Amino acid sequence: MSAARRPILLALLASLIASMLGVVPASAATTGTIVGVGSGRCLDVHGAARTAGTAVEIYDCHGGANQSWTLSSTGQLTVYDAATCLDVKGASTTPGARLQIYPCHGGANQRWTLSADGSIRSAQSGLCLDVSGRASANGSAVAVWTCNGQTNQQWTTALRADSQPPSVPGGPRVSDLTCSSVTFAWNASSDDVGVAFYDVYHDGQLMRSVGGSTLSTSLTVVAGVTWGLYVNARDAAGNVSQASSTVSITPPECQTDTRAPTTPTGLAATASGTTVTLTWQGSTDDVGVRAYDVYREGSKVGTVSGTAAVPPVTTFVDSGLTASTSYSYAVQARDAQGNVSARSVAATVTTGAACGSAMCGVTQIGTDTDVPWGLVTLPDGTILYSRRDAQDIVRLDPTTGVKSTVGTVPGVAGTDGEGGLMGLAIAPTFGSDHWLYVMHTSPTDNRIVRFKVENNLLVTGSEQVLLTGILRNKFHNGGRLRFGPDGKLYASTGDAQNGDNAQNIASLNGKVLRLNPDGTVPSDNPFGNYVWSYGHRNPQGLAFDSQGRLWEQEFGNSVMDETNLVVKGGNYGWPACEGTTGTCGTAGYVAPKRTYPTADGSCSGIAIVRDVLYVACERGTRLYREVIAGSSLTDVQTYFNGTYGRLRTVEPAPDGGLWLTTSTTGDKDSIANNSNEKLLHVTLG
Ligand SMILES: [Ca+2]
Ligand SMILES: [Ca+2]
Ligand SMILES: [Ca+2]
Ligand SMILES: [Ca+2]
Repeated sequence: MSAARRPILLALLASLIASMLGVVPASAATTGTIVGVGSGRCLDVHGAARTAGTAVEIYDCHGGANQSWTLSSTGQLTVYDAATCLDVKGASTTPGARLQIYPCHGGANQRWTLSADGSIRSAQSGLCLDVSGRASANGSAVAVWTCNGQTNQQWTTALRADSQPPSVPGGPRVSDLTCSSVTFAWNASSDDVGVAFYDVYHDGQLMRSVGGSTLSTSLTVVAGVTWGLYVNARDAAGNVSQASSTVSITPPECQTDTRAPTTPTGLAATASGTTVTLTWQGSTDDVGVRAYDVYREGSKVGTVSGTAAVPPVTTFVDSGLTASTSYSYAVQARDAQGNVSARSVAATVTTGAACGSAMCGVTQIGTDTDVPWGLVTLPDGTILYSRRDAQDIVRLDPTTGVKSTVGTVPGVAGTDGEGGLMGLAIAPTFGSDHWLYVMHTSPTDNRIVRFKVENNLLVTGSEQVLLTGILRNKFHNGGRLRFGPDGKLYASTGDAQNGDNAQNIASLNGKVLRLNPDGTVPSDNPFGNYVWSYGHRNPQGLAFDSQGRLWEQEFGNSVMDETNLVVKGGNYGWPACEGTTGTCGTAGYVAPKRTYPTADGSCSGIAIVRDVLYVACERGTRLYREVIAGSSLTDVQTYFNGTYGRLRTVEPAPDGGLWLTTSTTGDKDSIANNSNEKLLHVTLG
């Protein structure tokens, strides 16, 4: 070996070893071709022209400058120079809108997300870059179209090599808090390629996305309403960081109100069986009545709330009372700043001899200092429930109220939000197999595991990890498990605060998943992986009706929540579509069966008993009863509005009634035992 060649070989060897060890940073290429999987041809500017408005098409790859694209840190795809952008013509959000080149202006119709499933999505519409008509010839037009996973929407490019999320944004802080606005700021995150966006949330609701060089933003807030603000960083490839810590704000009132509302008058109570309906005359206030609190025998049993724009209604239904019993009610009005009226003159009523209505009685079977989340009934009639932040499982005998600890689930981590120990399920074979299925957050992901429960104790050494790699984040972790009549295990997963996950069939997030009990993929799943349905934001409730159909409950962002009837392979529209808003009319999105304003909903658990759906709501602090008729939900009734506070979980009880749990406090943190919750039994009529 000559002396001259030796250093070169050593350098090559060192380089090879370094790359094998991963020492060389795997930074993504930022310039390259974009090749259609279906056509094998390159994304190309027609005729190599540079005029604004020139069409973009596919053409044989030839290495020309009109096929060399650069992904910027803000998600722009530029060609020729940094000032010429791939652009949706007319900023259209209609499927079929054509692509062109146009001077870069920072608009959302010039920003793109390159997902791991091969799609390239418009940041404006969520529609996918698509070779029109699945054509493959030279000069075939390129447009945006509803994402469908076909090969004319899959693109091979080195530009999407970035798979590493940015670091957590630090130092979240607020300034200039007024009754209607606040300035929220944070420290920059780092990323291997570059931070493209910061997504600002309150309590799981996306408020605003700003560019990667922006480190503060002014937000519109609501006087007197407490929000937890935080921020996630996102790179151009769609990788989302874990969330910053939370900054809590309670904006002051815009004008001071010290005058109480007038006392409600004309309170009348009528009984039908064990249900009492109250009506009264509304109060007046110098600023506005915001709520009425309802008292039974001197204890508050419910609240009807309004908003600044809509006064509260002046009726309340109190159900599940004792038969042939006299009750005394009073009502009190409140304004937005806590000034309360005197209580009304009492109204007294005697209930009928028998129930005769849907809700016949509520008894408290237990209390807990943590948030009960998953709940299953064992063959012996006792209950197991998970405590989300305490990370353990409790057995409760509902007839005696006696509780015992079944065990702490190993490997659970909180998210300073809604992650932790979540869903539980058992198969009908539990009596012989003793498997308890558990969904929980770990330090790195959300996962589904199972343990043996022997002699009412969790056998931690029996743990089998069934599915890992479901992305976690502060909110949007999904978390329900439910066995179907087909013997398969269904799980609801959140989008991990990244809506792109929901439309990515290769991602486990924003989905209803379907597993064999041993964790393998059922052979009849629609996409050859765990995905059963997609396009979900933060689905939690899962329940099967008597026809074996799967119903699902899902948290929307800030406008509407949804109840869906889940079909195999269905696309439920998120993030382009929330409830019936956005581009929900786009062909291919399955519409919800019912929507709820988030203030009246934000519902988590669902249960079906005798083909009636029961929906337990957090923010709405109520239980909905909805009759399944065909594939519709009819005769919707509201129960317990404000009576027990935020409701998390509803499950069928063995006597034909329901188990119902609250989630009133400490449910947006990961701090154990800072809650004050009830476990209830509801007798149905
Ligand atoms: Ca990255
Ligand atoms: Ca007032
Ligand atoms: Ca939907
Ligand atoms: Ca807590």
